[in-house]
Amino acid sequence: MKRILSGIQPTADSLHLGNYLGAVKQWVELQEGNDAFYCIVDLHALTIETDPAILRRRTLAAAAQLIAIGLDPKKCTLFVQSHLSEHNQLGWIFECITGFGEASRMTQFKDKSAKSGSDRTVVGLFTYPILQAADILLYQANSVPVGEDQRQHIELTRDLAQRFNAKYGPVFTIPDAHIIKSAAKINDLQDPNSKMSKSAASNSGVIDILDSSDVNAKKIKSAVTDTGKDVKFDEKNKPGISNLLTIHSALSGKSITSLENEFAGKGYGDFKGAVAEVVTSFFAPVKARTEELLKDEQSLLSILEEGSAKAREVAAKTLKKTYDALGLVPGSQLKG
Ligand code: AQP
Repeated sequence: MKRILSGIQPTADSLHLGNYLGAVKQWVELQEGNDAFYCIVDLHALTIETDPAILRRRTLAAAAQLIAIGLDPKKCTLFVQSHLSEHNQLGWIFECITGFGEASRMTQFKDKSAKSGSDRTVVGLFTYPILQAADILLYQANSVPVGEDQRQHIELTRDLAQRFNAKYGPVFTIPDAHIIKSAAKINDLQDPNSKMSKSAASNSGVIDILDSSDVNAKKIKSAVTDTGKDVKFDEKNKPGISNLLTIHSALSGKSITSLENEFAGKGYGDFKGAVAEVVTSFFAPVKARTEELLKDEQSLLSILEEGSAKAREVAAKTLKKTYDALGLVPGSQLKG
């Protein structure tokens, strides 16, 4: 069986449509017939300033949303990153084999630090792709389902694994990025040349899974489009319409060409109404189920506890192999 690993940050009250189509939709599919590990990466969320009560709430809400969307804790291992100290332990090892220049080339760091300025950018944001490499390599993952924005980080992960293996022996599986081209990048509805993002300056172009159907329908109907009237996929000249076509197609399963035919001769209004219908009818039951799951916090916590125990079985083995390969003298904790 192929080992799958992916993670999501609890940095917002709700996951958004880009998280779902770029990553989580694949997570649900890949839990069938694979050994899938999915992680709520709360330590990564600390790279932005967070209120403790809010982080706790968002971590549980992320777990509830993932289950509501279709993750089945009996079919996959769903766990919380901070429950396993192995992530930080392996992260340090990789920090010691990552070049400073190499880490400085990560475009996500450059973008995010440019937005907040160097005095307000924490070192954790700089080293986060290295901790992410540890998250993946601890589980000897073959495949990492992510959106296009994560491609460079997966490349770094592969480089670090290859470098370690070449120097100290074959400890790590080299993972592949699993990126579904058609929905790899969902864009902001108000700024269709930028990705839909939790940290967008304004929420008006972001479809949150836990928003009401009315709010989401309104956002879709106000999405920025061009002045023409043809529903045609053309990312360069019609980024707004192309983004909406991608969203409709990924949720309805209809091909882009069949949607272009279906809406030929109709205006943007009809098309946006149809996109709103597809999105809201998909997310309304997810919202209701999430709210239901959040009422029983104890059950959610025990699902996460069980997941963390399963994850630890794999993570502890990899860490021991790593320490042995490096010549670190084993203490009692790692003798097994
Ligand atoms: N717009 C997107 N289109 C496709 N995939 C996306 N992902 C995120 N945005 C899009 C994918 O979702 C997964 C989880 O993302 P994350 O929460 O761990 O981090 P992120 O990529 O940083 O997400 P955001 O919304 O953009 O958060 P902020 O604003 O905090 O940076 C990943 O697989 C990602 O590719």
